[in-house]
Amino acid sequence: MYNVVFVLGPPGSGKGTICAQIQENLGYVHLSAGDLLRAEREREGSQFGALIEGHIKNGSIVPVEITCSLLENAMIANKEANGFLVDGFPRNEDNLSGWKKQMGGKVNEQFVLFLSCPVDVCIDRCLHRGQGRTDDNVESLKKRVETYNQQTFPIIEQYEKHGMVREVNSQRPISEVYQDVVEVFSAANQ
Ligand code: UP5
Ligand code: MG
Repeated sequence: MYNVVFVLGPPGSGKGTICAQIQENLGYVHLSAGDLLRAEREREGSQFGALIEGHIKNGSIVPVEITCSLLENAMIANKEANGFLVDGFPRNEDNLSGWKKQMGGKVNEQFVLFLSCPVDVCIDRCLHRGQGRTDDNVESLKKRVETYNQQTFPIIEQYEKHGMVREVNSQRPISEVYQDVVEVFSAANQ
């Protein structure tokens, strides 16, 4: 059984930044669904490159079969991990049902770490990130935020109903956010 923590929050809320720190200090392996999709987009011979790029630019969500297989393969490749940080997934109902179908029974879902941050702050961060992402422009960001509000936030609310959400305000210096996140993990792993 793999231990899994889902890390969700708006685009630019700091999911990748915080996950990198947790991975370094707490022995979880960071799996960013977005990073896995970008790697698959670049992989020579991939039949999904154009489809993935279309969704990324549009801020829409790639069919779950693709994302979930990338996640499962990455887990299998890191069998010795204490657990996995699944960053940026599940983002909609299709993701959630596909995940349950493929991974149900294979994983122990510990909790959902929800990094909350006002959208205007998040957009500003993405616009200044400087990594050359094809979706870090005003037009794509508008769509990413819309998708987040319409499809991803309701998924967080569903987990909230099951008492699984741990919310941390990420509109603060990274060290402060991280400190609260460490407390969440300590409480969960007691
Ligand atoms: N930064 C971070 N924390 C800060 C802080 N506390 N104070 C000040 N600055 C802070 O951070 C963003 C920027 O902010 C960085 O410059 C950082 O230094 C700074 P980052 O940690 O990268 O934020 P993150 O939440 O990871 O932002 P990201 O843009 O990666 O989130 P998205 O959810 O938008 O992107 P993701 O890569 O997950 O997905 C991209 C696309 O892939 C989606 O839109 C979708 O089309 C597709 N996708 C799927 O289809 N399915 C999936 O399951 C996943 C993705
Ligand atoms: Mg990210």
